[in-house]
Order: sequence, then C-alpha cells, then structure tokens
Amino acid sequence: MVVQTFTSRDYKTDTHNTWCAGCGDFGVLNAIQAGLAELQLPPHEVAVVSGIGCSGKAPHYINAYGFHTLHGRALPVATGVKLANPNLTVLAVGGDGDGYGIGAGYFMNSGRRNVDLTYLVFNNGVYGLTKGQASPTMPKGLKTKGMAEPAVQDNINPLALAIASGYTFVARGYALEPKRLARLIAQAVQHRGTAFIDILQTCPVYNDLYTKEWYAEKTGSNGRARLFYLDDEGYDGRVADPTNVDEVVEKKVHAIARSYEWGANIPLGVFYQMEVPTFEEQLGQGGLRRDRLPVEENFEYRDLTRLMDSFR
Ligand SMILES: Cc1ncc(C[n+]2csc(CCOP(=O)(O)OP(=O)(O)O)c2C)c(N)n1
Repeated sequence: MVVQTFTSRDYKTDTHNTWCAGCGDFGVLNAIQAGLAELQLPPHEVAVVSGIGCSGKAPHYINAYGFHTLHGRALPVATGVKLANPNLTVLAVGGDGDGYGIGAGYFMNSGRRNVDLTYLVFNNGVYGLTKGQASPTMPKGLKTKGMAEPAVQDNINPLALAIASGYTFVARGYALEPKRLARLIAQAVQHRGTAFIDILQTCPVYNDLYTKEWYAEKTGSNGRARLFYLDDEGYDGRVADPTNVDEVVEKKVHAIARSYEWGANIPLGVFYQMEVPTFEEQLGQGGLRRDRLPVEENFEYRDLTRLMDSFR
C-alpha cells in the first residue's frame, strides 16, 4: 500500500482569502494544492513566487515558501530563487496582465534559458485587481461589463509566444476542471526545464464573456463541449529527438497552429514538449561560466546589505 504523507490540506493556509465568491482562482489554487499532493512534495521544498494582481495573492494561500513580488516580476524572481537553491521546486504564478503585459519581456526571455521551474498564468482576459480593464488576451472589439469601451488592440496568443520563445513544456488548462488541471500541473512540475501553462480562468465580476457557461457550451464538433483535451484525440506534441532540427520545427509549427484554434473548439492539454538540458545542468557541465552569473558562490546576506547600501 502506498502511504500518502501529504494531502491537499497540507498545502493550505489559514490566511483569510479575499478573492470574490465564484472566482476561477479558487479552481487553480485547488489544482496547485492537489498537484503538489500528487507529487508528494514536502511543503518546505516548494517555493511559490507571484507578481501583482488578484491571482498574485496565491502564495498567501499555499503552505510553502512564498514571495509576493512586484507587478510583472514573478519570473525573474523565481529564476533567482531556483538558481540560489536548485533543490526547491519553484512555481511562478500571476495574471495575464502581469505576465503578458508589464511582464512580457520576462515572459519571452525566460523561455530562452530553460531554468527548471513552472510558470502558471491565471488568464481571465482582464486586469481583475484594478477593476476589469482589457488585458493582452482580450480580443479587439470585445467589451465586457467591466470595460467602458470595446478593446482597441488585438490580443496576443500566449501559447504561440511561449513556443516561439523556447519554453520546453507548453500547455493550456481550465480553472474549473481542477482534477485535470492538477494532473497537468503535476506534469509541468515533473518536466525538467521551464514549463508554462496558460490557464483559462473565469472572472465572474468583470468578465461576462468568457464565463463558466460559455466554456461549458456544447459548440464543439459532434456536439462535444467547447473545451476538449488534445490527448483525448491522440495528439502528442512531444519532440522525440531534440537534435533533429526538422522535427523540432515541425512540432513547433504544428503546436502553434493548434494554439490558434479558438471559438467553437478550444483545445486544452500539452501542446508542445521537449527534453533538453536545463540551465542549471549546463552550469554543472561547464557549458556556462558560473563566474559570469550574478549568483555568486558563498553569497551571504551581508553581501546583499552591502549591495543595497551602494545604491543609497
Ligand atoms: C508597476 C505597476 N503598474 C501598475 C500596477 C497596478 N496593477 C495592479 S494589479 C494590475 C493588473 C492585474 O491584472 P492581472 O495580472 O491580469 O491579474 P488579475 O488581477 O486579473 O488576477 C495592475 C495594472 C501596479 N501594481 N504596479
């Protein structure tokens, strides 16, 4: 019999939760906790780093190390945490405004390194915390009840951007199917390298377009639901041989094409995955010079104080 040491409850905190009733963030939070329990990761070996936004409050509600950083800065801080202590399982979390708006430069450049961490974006199409302005994933011309005017700019495609930027695990999940989302998060955490999941998340207060009811509609082919899972139809986005450039390009192009499916049929699951050495492994193998990195050997707190003092 397998003894389960940790259950979802072990990753919960007593901190008062300020999310609105019915917020999709609860689904993502439950899925993170269930995913960590599935992997039986001791809470003290996990760090959750967030940016600013409603979703940025997630670390307060997860029993693990947590760092609520600045708007758009979850990824660089998570990178620092992982490089300083590679034994930690590091999750970066935040909203679509945080990651694809102000944090867009970090989003792209984090794909180029392949540090072993997982980035979860709570994508609700709006800036929830600041009362519902259009985020970079809100399509042009659409207007939610929280917006004064329809969106004037085109939306970005986060999955296509992630694949083009070099992320080695790229997936889409749905907040209100926590069981499947938990499995997807566990897969992402187990992936060696930078894993990214764009999580479709409902915001019942400001987004009356992408609602629970809208996602549940039977608009798909053969009367199936709008949301469906790629692996249920036999899709496999894994690259078998990362040294085969033709295969890598073909898999990327195919995954990007599938990421543009939207509307009546919205695919979920893993779009693209490739196993290549992580940034940390390359450091270990001498592929990168440690002395060129800002992370110094034997770095101590007093060095940080000295560094801070030099800016006063
Ligand atoms: C530098 C900076 N600019 C702007 C803000 C104001 N601000 C706080 S949260 C936020 C956007 C939140 O939206 P999103 O990241 O999508 O997260 P959500 O609240 O929807 O979870 C903004 C613009 C800020 N805190 N810091």
